[in-house]
Amino acid sequence: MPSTTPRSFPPEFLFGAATAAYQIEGAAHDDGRTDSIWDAFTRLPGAVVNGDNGDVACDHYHRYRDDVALMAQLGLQTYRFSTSWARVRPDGGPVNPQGLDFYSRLVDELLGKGIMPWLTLYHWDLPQALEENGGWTNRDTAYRFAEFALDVHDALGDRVTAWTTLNEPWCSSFLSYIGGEHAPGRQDPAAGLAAAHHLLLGHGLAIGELRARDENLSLGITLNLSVVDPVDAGDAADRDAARRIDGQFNRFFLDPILRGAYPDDVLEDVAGLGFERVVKPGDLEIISRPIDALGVNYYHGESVSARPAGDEITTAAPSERPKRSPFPAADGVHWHSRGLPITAMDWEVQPEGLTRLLIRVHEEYTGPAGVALSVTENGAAYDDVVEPDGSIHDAERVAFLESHLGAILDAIDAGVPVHGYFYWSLMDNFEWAWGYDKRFGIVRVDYDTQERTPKDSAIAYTRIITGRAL
Ligand code: IFM
Repeated sequence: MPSTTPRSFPPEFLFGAATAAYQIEGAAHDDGRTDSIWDAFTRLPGAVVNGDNGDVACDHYHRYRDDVALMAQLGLQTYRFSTSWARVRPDGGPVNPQGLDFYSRLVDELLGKGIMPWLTLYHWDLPQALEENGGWTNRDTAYRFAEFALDVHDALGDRVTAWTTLNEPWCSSFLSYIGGEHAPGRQDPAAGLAAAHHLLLGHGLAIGELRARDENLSLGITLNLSVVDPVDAGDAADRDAARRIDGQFNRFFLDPILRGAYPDDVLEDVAGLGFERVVKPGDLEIISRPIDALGVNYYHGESVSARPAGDEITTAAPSERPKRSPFPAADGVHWHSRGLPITAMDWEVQPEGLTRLLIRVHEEYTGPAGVALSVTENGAAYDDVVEPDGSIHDAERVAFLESHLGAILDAIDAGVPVHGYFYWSLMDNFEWAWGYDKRFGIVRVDYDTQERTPKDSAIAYTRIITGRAL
């Protein structure tokens, strides 16, 4: 019989929720903001479901006070948001005080309600003007990013202590410059590798600048990591498929940041694409500057094989490219279903993968480096039904939330110091290539009226936060 004894979270464990600028702010051209790559990408025919875009999104730019009040009502201790580079430095040019002022008012509102701001500098919305200059394939963009980080610090450094440089650089490089499924929609393996390196270089440069400014900040990065299993662990080809996918999702990012080198086997996988010419002497020393915090975003694991499967899992994005990963070394890798329940994204629900991932990251990377580990995103899209009385009984999302928080407690029991959890997302929002079709929020957004309605999952989360137990 399952235990009925509540499982408590450690006293210092932080409960939060996450969003990102382009996905919720709207006000795409208010107060001096100019196009980001997502504004330009969403204008391309067929790039995004229904031709949706972030022009209005959740109109958070105008409704942030009410949204923060809602966060307080839900009991959130911390809120993870990102800053729009195109708002702070329109066209990548001079600083726009009005853009910075929005984040300053948001931070004041959060602090006024006792909610800790957790700031991410870059969540995929590069100014389009910089893309036209090569975007992340241009090494100079890394230096521009460090300048942008200092601008934001100038405005918020007196009140924000938790600073994350990048969100999920796998997406803003491989998915965006190789897969073409995200902005800027390029499809060039060499460009994707260069973008990944320059994102990491920008991370390291920003860490150095911010650290020099204030040694009391908590500085880190958020990576989308996965747990990768061969379908047949006895089959060498399946094991190699798992190695390659683990290499590109996990080790390509973890190793340079926390060990100061790209993994040799991944470098061999991408030999011939000119990557060695992109990495300049001294870059890895910059990229591996000490960080204080690592954010792990976890949604599902990967079950891979060298053999095709009848129940093959292909891409989760509405693209015609039937691939789960655009990475060059993923060619010939097949994703098999484990027969687990799936979300509206066709992602398998695999909470035990989160436990294994946290244990591995702690043992191999963050533990030895003394880096604090948090789950900075985890969540699920479902096709919510609004009842006649307006309520949303999203039982699957409640189960998802509880099982993944349970997986974190399992990791804590196994000796992993996990510092916090941010549900993705606070509210339904613009889900990139899927537009508004996929709803991840614990709060429903009616896009016609902008009305916010907490779903049953929000009520469940509040109960967990209040009791600090599952
Ligand atoms: O919506 C995204 C978020 O922007 C980054 N991580 C994954 C989420 C769900 O796809």
